Amino acid sequence: MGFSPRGSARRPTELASREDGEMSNPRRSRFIKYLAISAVLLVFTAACSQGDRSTFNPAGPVAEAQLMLFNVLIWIMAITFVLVEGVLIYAAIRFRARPGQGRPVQTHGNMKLEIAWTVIPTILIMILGVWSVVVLWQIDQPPASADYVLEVTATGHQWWFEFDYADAGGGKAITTANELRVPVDTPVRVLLESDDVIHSFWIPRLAGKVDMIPTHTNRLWFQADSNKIETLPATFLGQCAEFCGLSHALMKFEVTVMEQDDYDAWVESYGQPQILSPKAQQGQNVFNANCASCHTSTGADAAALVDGRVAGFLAGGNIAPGPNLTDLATRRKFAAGILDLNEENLRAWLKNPNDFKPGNWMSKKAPFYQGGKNTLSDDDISAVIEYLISLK
Ligand code: HEC
Ligand SMILES: [Cu+2]
Repeated sequence: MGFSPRGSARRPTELASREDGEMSNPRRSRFIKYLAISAVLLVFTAACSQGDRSTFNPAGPVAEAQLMLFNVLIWIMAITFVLVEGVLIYAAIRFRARPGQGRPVQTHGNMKLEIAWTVIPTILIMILGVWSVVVLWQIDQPPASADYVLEVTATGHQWWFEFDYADAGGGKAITTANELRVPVDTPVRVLLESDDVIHSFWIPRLAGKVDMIPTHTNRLWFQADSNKIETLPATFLGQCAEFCGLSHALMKFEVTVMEQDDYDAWVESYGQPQILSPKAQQGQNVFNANCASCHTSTGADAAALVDGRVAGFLAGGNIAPGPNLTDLATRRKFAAGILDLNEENLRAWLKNPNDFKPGNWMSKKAPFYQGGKNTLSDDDISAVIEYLISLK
C-alpha cells in the first residue's frame, strides 16, 4: 500500500537527472533516432496520398461519401485523443511527486467527473455510429432518381478479375477481364462474386472495399463524375484488398472511364470477327490447341462455359478459368494490371508467367509448361502472339 521505501529512495536521483533540463547522450541519440524513423514514415504516408490510387482524391459520389465519413471520424477521434492524453500528461507532470513531499491527500471518486466521462463518450459514439450507418445506407444503392444504371458482375479469381456485362448496351453481353470500362457520369452497380477464395473489390478513387465471397453475391456501386476528371478516357486503379494467396499483391485491375460515345463504340466493336494475317491464323490454331481450354478469344464467355472451367479446376484437371481475351489488344495492361500490353511483355509472360506472378494457375496447370518452361516452339509462340495482338 502507498509508496514503497525503495521507490521513494530512488526518486530523488531520477528527478535530478530529469530536472537539469539537458538530455543525456544516449537519450538524445535515441530521440534523434525516433525522429528520423518518424520522418521516414511520414514520407511513406505522403506517398499514400498521391496518384491514381488515393482515397483522398475521390472522383465520384460514393468515394466522396466514404472520404467524408473518414474525415469526420478521424478528426473527432483525433481531437478527443489529444484532449484526453493532454489532460493525462498535464496531470502526470503537474501533480508528480516531489522530493521530500509526504503522502498526498487521499480521495476516492468524483460523481460529477464520472458522469461526465461516461455520458459524453456515449453521446459522441451514438452520434457517430448512427450517422455512419445512415451514410452507409445512402451509398448502398444508386440514387433512385437515376434513369439508367449499368450493371456488371465482377468475379474474383486467383489472381485476376472477370467482368461480365449481361447488357453492356443495346442488349449486348460482354465478358472481359482486368479492365472495367464504364461511361462517365453513369451509375454502375457491381455485383461481386468469387470463384475460389475471398477477395475484396476496391477502386480507391471511386468506391470500395467490399468482399467478394464464394457462393454469395455482394454489391456496391460507383460513378465517375466528369467534373472531377481532367481528360477522358481516364484510368482508375483497382486492387484486391483481401489477402487471397501468393500473388494477392499482383491482383489489380483498371477502370477506364469513357465518353458515352467511345464506350458505345467499344461495345459495338467488341467480339467483331477480325481479319487475320496468315501468321495470326497459325497462332489461332496454336491457341485452339493449347489455350482454349482455359481462355476464350471470340465473343462472350457464356456463364456455363466459365462454370464448366471452374468445375474442371476444382476437380483438379489441367484446367483453370483464365481471362477472356476477346478484346485483349485494346487493353493497356495484362496479367491483372501488372504488365504493359506489348509483344515483348506477352512473349516474356508466355515463356514463364511465374517470373511475374508466383504461383499463377496458368503455369501450374497448362500442360505445355514442363518444369517451369514453355515447351511450345518459338515459332508457335510468335504466331500466338501475332494472334493475341489481333484480338480487338
Ligand atoms: C490451364 C489454364 C490455362 C491455359 C492452358 C492457358 N492459360 Fe493463359 N491464363 C490462365 C490464367 C489462370 C491466367 C490468369 C493469370 C493471373 O493473372 O493470375 C492466364 C492469363 C493469361 C494472359 C493474361 C490475360 C489478361 O487479361 O491479363 C494471357 C495473355 C494468356 N494467359 C495467354 C495464354 C496463351 C496464349 C495460352 C496458350 C498458349 C494460355 N494462356 C494458356 C490460364 C491458362
Ligand atoms: Cu484477391
